[in-house]
Amino acid sequence: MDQTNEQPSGVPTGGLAYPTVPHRPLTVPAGAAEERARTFHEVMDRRRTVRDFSDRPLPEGVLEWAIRTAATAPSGANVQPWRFVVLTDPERKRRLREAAEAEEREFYGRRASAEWLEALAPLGTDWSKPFLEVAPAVIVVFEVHKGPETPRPYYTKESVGIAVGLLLATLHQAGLATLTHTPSPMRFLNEVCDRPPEERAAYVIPVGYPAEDARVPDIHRKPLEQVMIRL
Ligand code: IYR
Repeated sequence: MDQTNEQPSGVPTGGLAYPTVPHRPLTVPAGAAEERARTFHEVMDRRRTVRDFSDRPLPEGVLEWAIRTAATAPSGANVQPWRFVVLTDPERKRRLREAAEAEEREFYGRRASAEWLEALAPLGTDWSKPFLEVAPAVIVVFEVHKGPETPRPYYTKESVGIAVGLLLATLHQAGLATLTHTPSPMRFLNEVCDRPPEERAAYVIPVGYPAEDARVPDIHRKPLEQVMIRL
């Protein structure tokens, strides 16, 4: 990754330092911090990747707030290298499904190694992706690489990854289900979403209410002792 000190042109400072404003921290009494953190964990721990969606419409405004929240993510040199394309039009979603399933057929039938297929087998996934049409909205998240809007990208993948985390968290706490779907390769998404070549799709995220009879694999998160090391 490129990490020279040069200012990316296009950042509206002309190389000068930004003016500063007072920080407005959320003030949480120290005594309430653990409870706040625990409560948020309780909410987030119920997020599951869902593959069976209802076609029930989304409540007004939620997608917009979720994308605004995603776009609060920190980004390398504040370049904000993301684009969130929201597909709700049935014809557009049909095209998306058709193109994604064509790639997935190749993936499951030819491209994936035996080892990869073995790792996926317990999840029961296959080439068929009805959720791309059933879910009322699909958000395709693009990384914005070097081009007219972003003359110099910095930490693009990391920045977009953090933004997607915030997106999933916001949608989840609004009662909506998501699936981080990753058709591979994703180039076809530029055409489906009318985006220029410097934008590279990184995530396809159906959003909606889960189907009433939706089931999820009985899998568990690693215990804290396994993921946290205190030195
Ligand atoms: N893109 C394929 C395969 C797939 C890969 C991983 I890694 C997963 O965690 C799940 C699926 C698909 O969406 O089916």
